[in-house]
Parts: sequence; structure tokens; C-alpha cells
Amino acid sequence: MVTYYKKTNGEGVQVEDTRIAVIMVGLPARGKSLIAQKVVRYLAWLSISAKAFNVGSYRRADTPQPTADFFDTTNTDGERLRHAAAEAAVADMIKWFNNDYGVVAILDATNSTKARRRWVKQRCDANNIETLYVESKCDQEELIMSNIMEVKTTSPDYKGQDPEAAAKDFRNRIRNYEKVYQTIDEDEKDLTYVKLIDVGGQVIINQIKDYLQSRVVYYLMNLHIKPRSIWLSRHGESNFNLEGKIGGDADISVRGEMYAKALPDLVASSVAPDQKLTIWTSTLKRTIQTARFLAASPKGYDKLEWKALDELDSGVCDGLTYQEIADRYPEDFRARDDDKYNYRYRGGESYRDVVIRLEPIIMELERSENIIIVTHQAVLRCIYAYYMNVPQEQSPWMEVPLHTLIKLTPRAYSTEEVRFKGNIPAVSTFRTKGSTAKHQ
Ligand code: ADP
Ligand code: FDP
Ligand code: F6P
Repeated sequence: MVTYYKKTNGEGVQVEDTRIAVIMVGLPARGKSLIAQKVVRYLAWLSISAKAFNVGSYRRADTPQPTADFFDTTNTDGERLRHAAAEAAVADMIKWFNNDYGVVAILDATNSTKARRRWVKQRCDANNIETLYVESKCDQEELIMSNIMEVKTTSPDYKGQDPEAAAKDFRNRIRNYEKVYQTIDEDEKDLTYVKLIDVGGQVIINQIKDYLQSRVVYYLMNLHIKPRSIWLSRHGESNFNLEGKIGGDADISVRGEMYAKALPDLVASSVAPDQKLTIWTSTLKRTIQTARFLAASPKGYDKLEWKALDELDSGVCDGLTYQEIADRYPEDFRARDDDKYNYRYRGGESYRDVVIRLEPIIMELERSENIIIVTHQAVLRCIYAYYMNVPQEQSPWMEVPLHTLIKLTPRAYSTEEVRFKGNIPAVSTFRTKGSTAKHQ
């Protein structure tokens, strides 16, 4: 097998021995772009270079606001321009694999005929790129209409147009696709594919070939689109926080206890009365103590402790202040500032290590509905970075104050964020690059 090398942030090289083109398949408004964007975000979070190629954006360069008849296959001009857009997207995708060390590309188009799928496969085969077809099939009329209203009427295709008229035109566009759409079937048994039917209600998998493909497929199987939110909070202020010490397993301080008592009301103010909620904590005392009043609330929230949510392990530096680390291990202290994401404490962990151990947490979060996670500064940064697509150079330096509840609500193509302040004072544990600031 050919081996491809992917550059990482100054960390030398990371070997990847597969390159996968994920080819989306399905009628318009079946969640293909949403799935494409989520897969890219998930893989980027795991440091796997991934990029989506949306044929719609290529088509828009020539035909910015087509009406439904543009997508009628008897419209020869339309056919020519649509094929040209697909050709340009595939050419750019292959260029990206070859020139930019790409590992997973997503070809986001309808790819709704067998002929189109064969053509894409030939282009990929010729360039040693594996193909994984992902079909989203859904015939729930009500859901499709609500998808159209949610995302399609605001698409650049209908900019400045009446939403009702836009929805009607988009419905007609879909009808034109329906005339020629061929679902993946028996004739295409040689393809590697996954069919997601009715938003994962049924999943059919065929010929998955390697670990990376199976990881992508497993991720897809866990996605759902029920409305829900994820709440993130650090533990209440701890006695170690007061002393400026990192790590450890200290109790929460008096003010931390006040936050723990305030948490049920803070949460209640942002959860609908009939909503179920599950509490996740780490196995360390400070998160368990912080969540205990919430767990005892009359709402009867379930609670789970996860080792994977424990704070970044600071190894030999556990229990020291930043100043003590700078004095005892000056080179390490500088190295961490130079590349905080990749720096691994002696005998401990790096942010990269934490992300890897958090993968099952992300997978479980994708499957779940309303979850509140009470965890630690570094872990919270990593989870937040996944939802908000924060780059690795930036995520370890984000300020996440104590006594603050963050509510994240996944929307179609983004995540909405609201912060609720507990209004209970706490030290700041935030350290800027180059400083040894004792927490104030
Ligand atoms: P497409 O790219 O297929 O035209 P979009 O990704 O733009 O569709 O559609 C987004 C909408 O589809 C969102 O409202 C989302 O809730 C919904 N959606 C996401 N996944 C699916 C799915 N598997 N089946 C049907 N609808 C979905
Ligand atoms: P998108 O939703 O991404 O905008 O309407 C569906 C559409 O994609 C068109 O905009 C785009 O021109 C077309 O699909 C691309 O897919 P096909 O080349 O498979 O038709
Ligand atoms: O100070 C609180 C704390 O959770 C420590 O236990 C941990 O080592 C640190 O924050 C992580 O933050 P940073 O990566 O910025 O040092």
C-alpha cells in the first residue's frame, strides 16, 4: 500500500496509509451538507486532515440563483453546467489529496445516479483514493419540509426572495432530482457504502475496508437531529485553585460550595421544565462535590462519573504552582508555552492526549440528548473546541472562568452558545502565555 505523509504542527510527520473520499448521496435536503460539516469538524478535532467539497458552491459560481427547471435533466444547459461544477469540485478534491496531504475529503453533492457514482469512483481509483459512499435516504415529507424551511430558504440560491416562494421552488427542484434518483442497490455491491435511512433509524453497511473508514461510519451511526443542549461547567472553586496549585484531588472551597448550591437554579433557568437531563462528572472530588446538589434535585437527574473526564494529568508537576514549575522545570515551562497543545507533562498528558481519551465522550454525547458535564479547565476546553471548531493552537489558551455555566445548542450548521454567570466570586486560574501568574 502507498504511504502518505501528513504534516502536523511542527511535530514531525504523522503517517497515514489511507486517503478516503467520502461521497455523499441523496436527494436535496437530506442532511448531506450537515453530515459533511460534522465529519470534517470531528476529524479536524482528532488532527486528521479533512475537507468538504460542496458542488453547490462550484455551481453557484456560474449559476448563482437557478430556478427548479435548471435541475431538470432534459435541460441541456443545466446538465452541462452541473456536470462542469461536479468536475471542478472533483478536480480540486484530487489536487487537495495530492498537494496538501489530505486524508479524508467529503464530496458534498447529490451524486444521485449510478452513472455519476461510477464516474467519481473511476477518478478516485485512478488516484489511489478509496471511496466511501454515504447515502442519506429519508421520505418523511414533514421532516423534509421543515429542513427546507430551516436551511434552504436562507441559502444564497434564494437570497432576497420570499421564503414561501423559495420553499416551493426548492420542492420542485427535489421533484426534478426524484425523476432520476437511484438509491444505492444490489448492482453496486462492490462499492464501500453506508446507507442512513430515516436519520439513522436503519443503517446498512457494505464492504467497510479499514479502521479510518469504520471510525467515520461509527460516528455517522451515532448522529441524531433531536433538539437538545449540552451544558458545560467547571467544578466550583477548589482549595488548590485558591493556592494556585494545579492538578490534585482537592475539596471545593467555601465559595465553590456556594456555586454547587447555586447550580440547580442556574441550570433550571436554562432547561425547559419537562426536559430530562443527565449529569456527567469526572471521578475527582471537586466535580462530584459540585454536582451533588444538582444530582439531589427533585427533578431526579441521573448521574454518571467518567474517568475520561478527569483533569489533564500534569505528571511530575501535579500539586505545584505555575511559578514552582517555571523554577524547577524552566525548559519544560517554556516548551509548554511554545506548543501548549502538544506539550506532554513529564509522566503526564498533553492536550492532544486528552482529546484522544475524550473521543468516546464525544461519541456518547452525539448519541445522547440533554447532558450537563461538570469537569475541569483543560477537559472543558477540549470538549468546547469540538463543538465550536476552535483550532488547536488556540484551544488550550481559551479562558473558561470558574462559576460559569456554558450552554451549547447544536443548530443546523453551527452551535449556539449562551453563558450564565453564577455571580459567586472565584479566583481566576487563567494563565496567559509567558506568565506564571499566581491565580488571582
Ligand atoms: P442537503 O445537503 O442534503 O441538501 P442539508 O444538510 O442542507 O441538506 O440539510 C440540513 C437539514 O437536514 C437540517 O435541518 C438537519 O436537521 C436535517 N438533517 C440532518 N441529518 C439528516 C438526515 N440524516 N436525514 C434527514 N434530514 C437530516
Ligand atoms: P446544495 O444543497 O449543496 O446546494 O440542490 C442541491 C445541490 O446542492 C445544488 O445546489 C447543487 O448544484 C447540486 O446539489 C450539486 O449536486 P449534483 O451535482 O449532484 O446535482
Ligand atoms: O488550575 C486548574 C487546572 O484545572 C489544573 O488542575 C490544570 O493543570 C490546569 O487547570 C489546566 O490548565 P492549563 O492547561 O492552562 O495549565
